[in-house]
Amino acid sequence: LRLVAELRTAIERRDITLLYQPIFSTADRSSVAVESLARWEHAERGAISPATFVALAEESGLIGPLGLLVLDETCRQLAEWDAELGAAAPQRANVNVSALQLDGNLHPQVVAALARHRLHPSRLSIEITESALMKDPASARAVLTQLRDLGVQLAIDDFGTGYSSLAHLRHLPVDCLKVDRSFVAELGQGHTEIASAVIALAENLGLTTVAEGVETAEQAEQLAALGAGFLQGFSLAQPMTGERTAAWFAARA
Ligand code: G
Ligand code: G
Ligand code: MN
Ligand code: NA
Repeated sequence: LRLVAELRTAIERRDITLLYQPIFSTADRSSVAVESLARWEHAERGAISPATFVALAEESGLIGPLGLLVLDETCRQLAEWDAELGAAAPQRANVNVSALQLDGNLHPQVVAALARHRLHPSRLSIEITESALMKDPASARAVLTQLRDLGVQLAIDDFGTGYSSLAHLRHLPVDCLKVDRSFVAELGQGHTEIASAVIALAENLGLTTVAEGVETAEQAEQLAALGAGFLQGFSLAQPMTGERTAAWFAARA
């Protein structure tokens, strides 16, 4: 209960901070996008994982304020990078959205955040986990359709772990499948079947792919050979503060 109160205060004070991890084109290893990742450095407990505090926020009614904070701060940061870096700024940021945020409030919140920071909708991609989509596919589809019509991109996170029906997938207005890192990890043990199948499925549906959790150069090569469009992982770039991300993009321009 105390941790919930502390989380509420942390959200109010903007003590939840964001790190940004670059996403790379497999073809030329350029990066034009980042994923924003929430962090909470607790005064006594140290770093609390987003897996923990997002779940806590979901249980305690704080997911609304937390989601708003992440959305607004990511947009604010994109606008700041634009001012600082011009054409070298990241073109897009991917924002993670919880299952509980997939309701009628999400579209107006995204519209408002983009307007507040004078950003075009194409600057945002919303990541939703496969399991979140499958909780209530019909209502998820309604929300996704609103966002897609706005011009925001949509990615299914942790794809392959959430038992989604392929029939539903065909009717969801998404742009990208993120190949779960568990399938990237097993490439090293000779298991290319799942990663290969997910990439082929995406290609057949006209979707792009981001392979997550790329930790070795060998995995990057295997994923390139399998046709993954984009790569993300510690071996390519770590999640960084907004300031370091600016320096990182400036140095590569
Ligand atoms: O950054 P890390 O690997 O510790 O993230 C753990 C999990 O928390 C991942 O599944 C990631 O998608 C999720 N996560 C990180 N930031 C956010 C966020 O801002 N909102 C939501 N809903 N999930 C997030
Ligand atoms: O579920 P989601 O894809 O949103 O999770 C993103 C999380 O993955 C981030 O918290 C990030 O810290 C973590 N991550 C990023 N790159 C790697 C990697 O190469 N290996 C592992 N194990 N985790 C990674
Ligand atoms: Mn994600
Ligand atoms: Na993932």
